[in-house]
Parts: sequence; C-alpha cells; structure tokens
Amino acid sequence: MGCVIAVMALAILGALREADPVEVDLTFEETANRHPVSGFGGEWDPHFWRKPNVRRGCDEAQWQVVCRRIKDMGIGRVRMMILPDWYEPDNDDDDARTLRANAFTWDSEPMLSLYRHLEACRDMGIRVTLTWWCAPAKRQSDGAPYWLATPGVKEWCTAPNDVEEAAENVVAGLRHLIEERGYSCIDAFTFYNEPDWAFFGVDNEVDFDHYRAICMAIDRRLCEVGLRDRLELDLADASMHKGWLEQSAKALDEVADRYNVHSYVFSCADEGYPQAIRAWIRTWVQQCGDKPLATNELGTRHYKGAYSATDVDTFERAFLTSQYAILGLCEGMTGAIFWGLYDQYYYDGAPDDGSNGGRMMTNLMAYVDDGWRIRPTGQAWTLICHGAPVGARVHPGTSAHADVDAVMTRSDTAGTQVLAVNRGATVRVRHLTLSGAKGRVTRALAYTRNGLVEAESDAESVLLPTESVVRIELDAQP
Ligand SMILES: [Ca+2]
Ligand SMILES: [Ca+2]
Repeated sequence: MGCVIAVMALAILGALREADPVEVDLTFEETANRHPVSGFGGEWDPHFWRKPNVRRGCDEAQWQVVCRRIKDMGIGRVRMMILPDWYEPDNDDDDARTLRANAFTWDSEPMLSLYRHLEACRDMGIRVTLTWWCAPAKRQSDGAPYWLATPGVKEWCTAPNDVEEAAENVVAGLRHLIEERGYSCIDAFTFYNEPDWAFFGVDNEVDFDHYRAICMAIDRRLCEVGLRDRLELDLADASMHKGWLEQSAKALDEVADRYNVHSYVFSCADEGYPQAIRAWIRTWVQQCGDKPLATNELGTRHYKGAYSATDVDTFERAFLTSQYAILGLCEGMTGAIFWGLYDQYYYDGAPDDGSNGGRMMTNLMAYVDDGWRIRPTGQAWTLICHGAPVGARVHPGTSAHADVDAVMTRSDTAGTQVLAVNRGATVRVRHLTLSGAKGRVTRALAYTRNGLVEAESDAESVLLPTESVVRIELDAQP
C-alpha cells in the first residue's frame, strides 16, 4: 500500500513538473539603438466631421468617445492625409512664387474636419505625420478636372503637373496649419502616398526625378519661410517596389530626415514569419544608413483591396502586427502606424463598388454603428503603444527560446518596460537584465486568445501565457 502511494505521489509530482513552465532568461543590449522611438499609432484620416460620417451618427458625443479611446490606447503618433484641392481648388494665380491669399479655401468642409482632428492631437499630445496624398485627377468638391493634376491619368491620384506650384501648395498648407492655426503637433511631413507605384505622371509613368525635384523644392521653400526646423521630412513612403527606398535614400539624402516603408507582407500562417519579418526590416534599416526608418502603414498580407481584409477580427492579425512591432524595434525600426484607427467612410459610394461604398473596414476599432468596438488588433496594439512611447530608448533583447522575443524601452516619462512575445506554450521569463542590474517587475499585462489579461508575475519573473504579447513594467531606473 505504502509503495502504491509513493508511486502515485511520484506520478503526481511528475505531472506537476511537466506542467511547470520552461524558464527563459531575457537579456537586453546595453547600448540603445541609434534612434529613439518615433511613435506607434495609426492612420487617422480626417473624415469624422465630413458628410458621409456625420449623416451616419458621428457627432460631438461620439467624437468624445473616439478621442477618449485613442488616448486610452496610448497612441503616440498618427499619420494623417491632406489633399491640395481641399484648400487650393483653383490655382491662386500664375505665379508660383507669390501667394494670392484670398484664393485659398481654409474654411472648406474637409479643412474644418481636419482642424478638429489636429486640435484633438494637440490636446492629447499625439504627434502627427501629415501626408500630402496626391494631386487628385478630379476636385472632390465638384468632380471637375483638378488644375494641379497630370492630365490623362486614369487613376484618382496623379503626380503634380508642376514642381513649383506643388511646392507652393504644400508650403501654403503647412504654414496655415502650423503657424496660423498653431498645430505644433505636426512634426513630420510626407510628400505623396506610395509614390513608388502611385506617382502617376505623363503616360501613367512613375518619374523618380520628378518626385525628387518636388521634394527638393519643398525643402528649399520650408527653409525660406523658416518652417524647416519645425518638421522632419519623412520620405520614400515605399509600398512594394523594392528599389524605391534605396533610390530615395541615395538621391534625397541631403533633404530627408527619415524614411518609411509600408508593410502588408506578412501572416502568422507563413512558416518562419518571425525570421522573415526581421530580415525584411533589417534590409530597409540598412538602406537608410544613419537615418531612421519607420513603417507608416502596417497591416497583414490578408488585405482585400484597399478597404477590407479577410482577417480583420482575428487574433492572428493582432498577433502578427504586434510581433512586427517588437521584432522591428529589435532590428532598429523606430515606429509603426497601423492602418488605421477606426472604421469610417472615405466617400459615399455604392455598397457594391468593391470598396464597401467608401467604408474603410480594416481598423483597430469598428464604426459608430458598432459602438467603436475595440478589435483584437486594438487590444494588442494598446500594449505596443504604451510599451514604446515616443522618445523612448530601445534596447533589443535576446532569449534562448525560439518562441520568445523581447525588447526593452526606457523613457523619462514611462520608465522601463519590456515588450515580449511568446509564440508557444506558457513560459516563465526571468533575469530581465540590463547592464547587470535586474529590474523588479511591477506589472505585466498580456494579450492572448482570451483578450487582455493580467499576466502572473512576481518581482523577478513573469509568466508569458501561451501565444501572447506581454507588456511588462519594471521599476529599474531609466
Ligand atoms: Ca498656386
Ligand atoms: Ca501663386
């Protein structure tokens, strides 16, 4: 009998041992990355206060809800579009060196909507990368051909037809927003969305030299009006054409402050995706030399046209994009902008037009008719945004476990934090070491298939649940 009990006890002990999580040491590089965090956040295109959304229930009360959510998510940076016809519907005059002030429509519907978004960013301390999208083929106000567009282009976006007129328009807009209206939250500017394929010029061809000439002209004029020091020029905005970033980094080195790429490449369904993400980002970081690289549009390869994706409400989309952030930081990337913050209408079209009638449905939050429900991506991204605030110093991490990756951030305002991912079964991470000093764990929050949960922790270790992204706060001195 005694023998049986002993065997049973051993069996139970064995079972317990099996259930004990593997222990993993995390170590972090003493030297921080060359560049601090530029910001994690989302695309926030300024359409909330425009007719297609207002008529569907977007109002002051809903605005308060949305802004509160954005603040609670810890969004550090947004990318925001602007179009030239919103404020210069007709050319002010034939002289690209002199502004005819009363030709500009600063009180148009899209501009008034833009101001509300910029005011919110200013009030919430969110940085804005303003992106001058393109010269639309047609004016949005009345569908007439747009004066700055390249004629004969079949797409809605075209390259500007004149270097100096484009630069005049860009700088007029930036002066109005930053100087006259005081939106100091705009600290970065991108000329043209995805020019590598969408800079449609004469014969629908992309002309890099024309792109470069406008970037150079914008830089020169910003210097002339004393605005250059208030903005970083964030160029390339490269989407899919592999040579474009490298070409930009070589040809625009004297004017660019930073570069960005867009990523709709990866999926949790792909074998070896973590290594592929690392290699992909490493290539872009190297091509940028000593200038910072960020990802200014982030999604998964499960996009379906520009307005939908097949994985919008899945755990995998959240897991993939938050890993992209952590692995990217380890490889020297400075930030990432998720596409985008919440569902909204970009235009009012027929529901079966292939773009949901203008309803963007790929975002961190759903639409007003769904109570701005926070999707899995929104829950996971909250950990990333809080864990990697603007300005934080970044220390890449290493673990001996193939399923675990981590990065440490240190900021004067948010202290020392670790962002970790565990792709496998539960593990216990220990020795959250930097410079030989252990930080004491004060809190750990995990995103899992069950949503956001507190992760079990003591002062020296944290349990990373099965398939989780975890944000760990430490009391180590920054
Ligand atoms: Ca003009
Ligand atoms: Ca003029």
